[in-house]
Amino acid sequence: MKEKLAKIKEEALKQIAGSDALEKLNEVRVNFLGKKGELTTVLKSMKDVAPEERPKVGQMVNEIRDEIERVLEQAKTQMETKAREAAMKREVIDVTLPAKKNLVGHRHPNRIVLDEVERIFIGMGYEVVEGPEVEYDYYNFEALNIPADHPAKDEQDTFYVTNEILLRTQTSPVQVRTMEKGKLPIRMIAPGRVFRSDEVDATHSPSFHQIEGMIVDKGITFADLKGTLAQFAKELFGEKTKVKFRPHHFPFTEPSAEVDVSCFKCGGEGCRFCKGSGWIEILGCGMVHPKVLKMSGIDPDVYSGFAFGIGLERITLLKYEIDDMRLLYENDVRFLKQF
Ligand code: 2U9
Repeated sequence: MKEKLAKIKEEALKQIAGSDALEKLNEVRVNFLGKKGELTTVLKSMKDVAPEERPKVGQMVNEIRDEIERVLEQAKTQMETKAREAAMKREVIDVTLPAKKNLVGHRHPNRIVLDEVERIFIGMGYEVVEGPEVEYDYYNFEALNIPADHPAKDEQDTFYVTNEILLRTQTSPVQVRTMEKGKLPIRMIAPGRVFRSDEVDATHSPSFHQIEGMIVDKGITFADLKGTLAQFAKELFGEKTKVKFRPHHFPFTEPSAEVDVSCFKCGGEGCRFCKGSGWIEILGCGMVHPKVLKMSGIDPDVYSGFAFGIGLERITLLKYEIDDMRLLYENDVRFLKQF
C-alpha cells in the first residue's frame, strides 16, 4: 500500500510539472483528488488494510493529499504570474507617442444655408415637409397647371422613368400632396433634391436642391407674400437688405414675380459681385393659381395662397462667394473644412 501511495504521489507531481495550462492543472486535481480520483479510491479501499495499519495509511494519504494540493497551488500561482507579466508586456502604452489628431466633421455649406432658411421659416410658423424624389407626371406637371406641350416636359429637360413616372424637376409635388390631404390652413416649406437633364458646368447640375414654400388660408394677399419674403431676406442677408419684385410668369402662380435683393456685398452701390447693378436675383414667387388650388380640391373662392421657390445652391454660392457649383458636389475635404 505504501508503495502504491508513493507511486500515486510521484505520478501526480510529474503531471503537475508537465502542465502548461490552468485547465491541465485542473485535470490533474480531478484525476488524483476528485471524487473518483486515485487517492480517493485508495481511501475507499481502507477496509482491505489491516486494522492496526489503518491510522498510518490514513495519515500517509492525508500527507500526500496536502503535498499534491500545495504543489498544484504553487504551479497555479506561477502560471498566473507568468500570464500577467506577458499581458503587461503586450499591453505596454508609450505615453511619449504623439496623440492622434481628432478629425472634426463639418456641415456641408448647402446644409448650413438650409438650416438657416428652415430656422427662419419655422420662426414664422411654417412646417418642413418632405416628399418622394420619384414622382408621377401628374404631381410634377399636370396638377401644377403645366400643360402637356410645355417645354419643361421635353425629354431634354426631364428624366423619365416611364411615360407617367419621372424624377421630380421641382419640389412642388410636395405642396400638391399636402393640399390633397385637405387640412387647412397650410404653412409649409418643402426642401429637397430635384433633377433636370442639364449638362454640368459652373452653374448647372443634373441634380440640385430647391426650397419651395407655400401658404394657403382665407384672405392671403400679395401683400402677405411681399412682407414674408422681405422679412426672410433681412434675416438671411442682413437687416439692411431691400427686396425688389419684378413681374414674371410661372404656370402655377398668377400673378408671378422674380425677387431681387439689394447686393449684400456693396449695399446696392454696384460692385463686381452684383455686376454693377446693385441687385441680385434670389427667388421666384407668386399667388397660387386658382386652377392649381381647384385641382387639389381647394375652393379658390374661399381660399388663396402664395408660393415661392429658391434654388439652394444659388444661395450657397452667393453667400460664400463660391464661383463654381461643382465644388459643392465633389466633397473634397480641403474645400469642406473651410465651413
Ligand atoms: C404649388 C403652387 C405653386 C412654387 C414656385 C417658383 C416660383 C420659382 C424656381 C426657383 C429657382 C425654381 O430652382 S429654381 O430654378 N422656382 O421661381 N417656384 S413659385 O410655386 C408653387 C409650388 C407648388 C402647388
